[in-house]
Parts: sequence; structure tokens; C-alpha cells
Amino acid sequence: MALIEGSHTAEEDIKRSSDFLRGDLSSDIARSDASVSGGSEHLLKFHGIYAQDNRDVRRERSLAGESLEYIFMVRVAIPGGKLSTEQWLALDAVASDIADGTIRLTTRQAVQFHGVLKQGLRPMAHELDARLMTSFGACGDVVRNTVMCPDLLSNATDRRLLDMADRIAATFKPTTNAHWEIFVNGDKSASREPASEHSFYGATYLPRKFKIAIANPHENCVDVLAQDLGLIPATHDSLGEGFNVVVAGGLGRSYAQPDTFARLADPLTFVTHEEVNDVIRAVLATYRDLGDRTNRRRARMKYVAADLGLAPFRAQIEQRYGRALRPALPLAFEDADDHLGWRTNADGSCQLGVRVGAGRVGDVTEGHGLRSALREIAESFDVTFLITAQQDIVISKVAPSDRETIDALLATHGVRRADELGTVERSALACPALPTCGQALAEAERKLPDLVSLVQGELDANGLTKRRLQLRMTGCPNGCARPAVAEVGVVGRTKNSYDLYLGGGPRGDRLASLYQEKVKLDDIPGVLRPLLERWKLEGLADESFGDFFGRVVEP
Ligand code: SRM
Ligand code: SF4
Repeated sequence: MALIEGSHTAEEDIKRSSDFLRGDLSSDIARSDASVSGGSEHLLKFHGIYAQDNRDVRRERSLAGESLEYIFMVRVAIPGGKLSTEQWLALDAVASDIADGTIRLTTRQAVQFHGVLKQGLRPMAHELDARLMTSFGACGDVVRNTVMCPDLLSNATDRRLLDMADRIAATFKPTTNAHWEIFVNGDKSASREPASEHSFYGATYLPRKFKIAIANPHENCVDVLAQDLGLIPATHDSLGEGFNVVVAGGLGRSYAQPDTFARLADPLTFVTHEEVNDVIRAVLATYRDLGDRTNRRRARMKYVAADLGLAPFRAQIEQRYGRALRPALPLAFEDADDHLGWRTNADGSCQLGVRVGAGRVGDVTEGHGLRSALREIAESFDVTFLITAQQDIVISKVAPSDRETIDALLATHGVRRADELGTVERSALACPALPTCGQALAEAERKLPDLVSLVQGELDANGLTKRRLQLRMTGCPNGCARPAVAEVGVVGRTKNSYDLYLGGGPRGDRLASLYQEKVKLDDIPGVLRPLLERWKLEGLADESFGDFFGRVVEP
């Protein structure tokens, strides 16, 4: 049954005729020029690859009648953000040999490489495959990288939770061999097996992307209510351990399309470990059948739930699940943990959360900086790296006796300790935006340090230096750094102005509201000033800015 009638988008036709994500990719990649055809651009996304151009030189090149500087972004899916030291070293080598010398940690615990040239795509896929990593399925109309609270990976007592993100990734990854034929093993299309795909995908896959997170029941570092489907570990009185399932969250919106909006997920059901995959399958099948394939801007699952209404949406899922869903258990979150600094884990090992800064792992000078420090740690210690949904990195499974050496090594490379960071910097996020993102309307990552100093300066001036304030900045309303649930969300509107969203909850359970449009970066402190003054005077003891704003300014 299709809810939306009308002509399908061109992307639907490209998927349908692609022979399970092959299309003309093989010949397009082999061609000696720097770019790929339009159809291949869309299919490449399923393989984790985005065709981009360097926007810093776009205008001057166009004016000079030269071709654009074509580059590719490659996103590597890292379930739960968990990497062995061997994998980290492979990523580090790829950064210098094939990309722009940086490793970009994402808000979904994945890794991105920027500035990759077309001839680097196959060698990169080889390197990743050799270390059991892949970019396949990191983008495209499929289940994306599954995020998971790092604390569950370090401290979960239920062993079934430890590899939960890996199992979800394995269960819901597309089955087509296209990626390995085209990018890893060379073109084997003449001899390959007949193509097939999971039934919950079919020949046209999902209408758009689908995002899953596994949250910590006590804190919400993964922003579980911003996901298409969230799993929150819970214990049922009679059924035992399982998950509360929440569905139909999503944050992207578009200025050009007023009927797009951010939405928090709603509770759906409680499931046991044995039931969870079948329920996810039923939700995917519902989205596959009812999602809008006529308009990609409204093709996310949140619009199916919002348009149908929650009860009919639930009934559609139950129909595909084959039985009634029981109610969810009550949900409650505490403030999100940033996982920074030293902690001791339940097994006696230690872990150190290191702030990365908009997720960009690079060096300040050749051989000196965070990237070199992490490489030396990976070469010398038997540890595990965990990328967080705050674009930071946790060095986990550290022997207590190695703590001092690791601290000294980081200090030598100028990496600051968590207690040396200002409160704004500590939790600030920014998306890549310019010069790589084709959708960016304004700067984000490159201007984050300036914005952090401006906002921290305003806190300091008001005697609020030690108070936490969650700042998130994006170059457009797609919301890749999740500004729609931030206490202060700064969202690119034009080249030099931003829309200011305020009052999201530090627990990720309340949407921020649009406070002022088209504010210049330098004017943001002035807009915040009277609100911060009120927060100081009228706020309850330990009340966060977001909670104060939601209680007093815009209840
Ligand atoms: Fe995102 C598109 C970067 C997390 C909502 N996102 C993009 C693209 C691929 C731009 C494009 O389509 O041409 C960006 C690549 C820029 C570049 O140069 O690298 C991009 N998104 C990112 C990352 C790297 C931001 C970051 O700072 O880390 C995150 C990668 C996640 C990952 O590893 O899979 C990233 N994107 C998000 C999130 C947050 C999340 O998932 O927790 C969101 C909001 C949640 C949601 O999905 O609703 C998000 N990205 C979007 C959207 C809006 C989708 C929509 O519903 O309309 C787009 C636009 C699109 O898909 O066409 C988008
Ligand atoms: Fe690009 Fe917009 Fe996402 Fe930033 S929020 S990475 S500008 S799509």
C-alpha cells in the first residue's frame, strides 16, 4: 500500500534501474576525468561517497571559465564508534595517503575523509576492507551508522548490549555485492551471482535515510529522540531485560519547504532482546511502503508518523509485525554526559575522553598535534578508541598504570585536558559546512572557535563562567550538528547571518524554538546578553539555560 500517490522522484528511477546499486559506477569511476555523471552521484551515496567541489575556489574558477575542483567525501560507518588501534592506524594512513590529512569524527560516531580524488576511491575501499571497515551503507537510502552511548560499550553488564550496534549494522546492511565488485575486487559484473536484496529494502531501498541509536538509560549523549528509531535499555517486570523503542524523530528542515520540521521521537513499545530485530524490520517495512517517494524533502519517516497520526502509524507497524505491540515503559533522562576526562570502568580499566573540536582530528604542525598524539597512542598501547556522538574520542580499556604516560604524551602534543576547557567549548558542536558541503549556506566548523569565544566571553562577563551552555552550529537547517535540540542552536541562513534557536533541553528531550532570525555572528552575544542576565537572576539553583528558557522565557 502506498500512502503517497504521484510521480516518483528521479532518484527512485535511478535506484530501480541500478541493478542493486551498480548503475554506471564501474565505468564512471574508471574514467580519467575528475567527476562522475549525475546518476552515479546519487548511487555513490549508498557506497558512502559524496561528490563535492571545493567551494572556496568555485567562484574564481567559474569566472575564469575553468572546471570546478572536484573532490569526494568518503564516510566510513563505524557501528557504535568503536575502533581497534589497528583500524585507527589504517584510518590515519588513509588520511595522509588518500585524503586531506585529517580524520573527521561525525555526530553519528562515524569517520569522514575530505578532499579525496576519484582515483583514490578504489584504493581507499581496499584499505578499509583489509581492516574490516567499509564506507558502504554509511550514506544513501538505507539504515545509517548505528550510534551507541560509549558508556554502554565500556560498562554494560548485559553482554548482549556490547555488540548490539555491530549486530544491527550486520542485520540491516544491504546484501547486494555491488560495493565489493566495483570498489574492492575490481569489476566482476560479468561473472557475478544474480542480484538480490533484503525484502525490507527491495529494489528501490528506503525513501530516504533511516537512523538508529542505542541510548544509555541514564543519560542521552546520542540524542535518541532525534532518531528514526531509538532503543533505550530497560527492564520489564515480567519480561526482563529489553528496550524501550522510540520512533519517528528527525531534525532536518528546509527554508524552501515550510511543511518540513524537526520532530522528537515518540515512545512505541517495550521489546525483549529476542523481539527487537523483528520490530525494527516491521518499522522499516512500514517506512519503505508509506514514505513519500515523490518529494525527497518530505521523505523521512517522521512525516509518515506526523501525517498519519501516531495511532494509525502504530497500527501500520503492528500489521507488518504480525501482532499487537505492548506499551513502552516510562522514559526519563538525566543531562547528557560528555564522556570527557578520566573515568574508571567496572572492569578496573580506565578511559580518557579527549575533546576533538568539531570532530576534526588533525595536526597543528607536521608531527605535532592531536592526530600525531592519537597515532602514537594507537602504536604504543593496547587500547580501544570510541568515537562519541559529540564528535570527541574516548581512549578506552587503558591499563591504570598507563594513565600518566598517556597524559604526558597528550600534553607534549599540546592536547588540552578536559578541565582546561571552557564550559562552552567543552560541549560545542559544528558541522563541516564550507568549503566541502554542497548544501552549506554559511560557515560552521571554521567559525566555531570564534563563536565559542564570543559566547564564553558573554558568560564570563555575567559571572557565569562555570555554567554549562550547550552550543551547536550548522551551515544550514539540515541540522547535522543537531542544533534543533540544543540550548543554543546557531543555524546558517545566508552567507553572513544565522537563525538563533534557543531552549532545547540538555537531556535532548525538548526542541529549541526560533528566537531571532538573520543574526550576524558578532551580534549573537548581544542577543544572548539579556537572557543570560535573567538566567543568572531568575534561574533556579542549578537550572540549565535550556530549562530556564523553556520555563520562563518561552514556556
Ligand atoms: Fe548530515 C546531509 C554531514 C549528521 C541531517 N550531512 C549531509 C551532507 C552529506 C551534505 C549533502 O547532502 O550534500 C553533509 C556532508 C558535508 C561534508 O562536507 O562533510 C552532512 N551529517 C553530516 C555530519 C558529518 C555532520 C558532523 O558534523 O558530524 C554527520 C554525519 C553523520 C554520520 O556519520 O552518518 C551528519 N545529518 C546529521 C544529523 C545528526 C544525526 O544524525 O544525529 C542530522 C539531523 C538528524 C536527521 O537526520 O534528521 C543530519 N544531513 C542531514 C540532512 C537533512 C535530512 C532531512 O531530513 O531532510 C541532510 C540533507 C540531505 O540528506 O539531503 C544532510
Ligand atoms: Fe552541510 Fe547543512 Fe549538514 Fe552543515 S547542516 S553539513 S551545511 S547539510
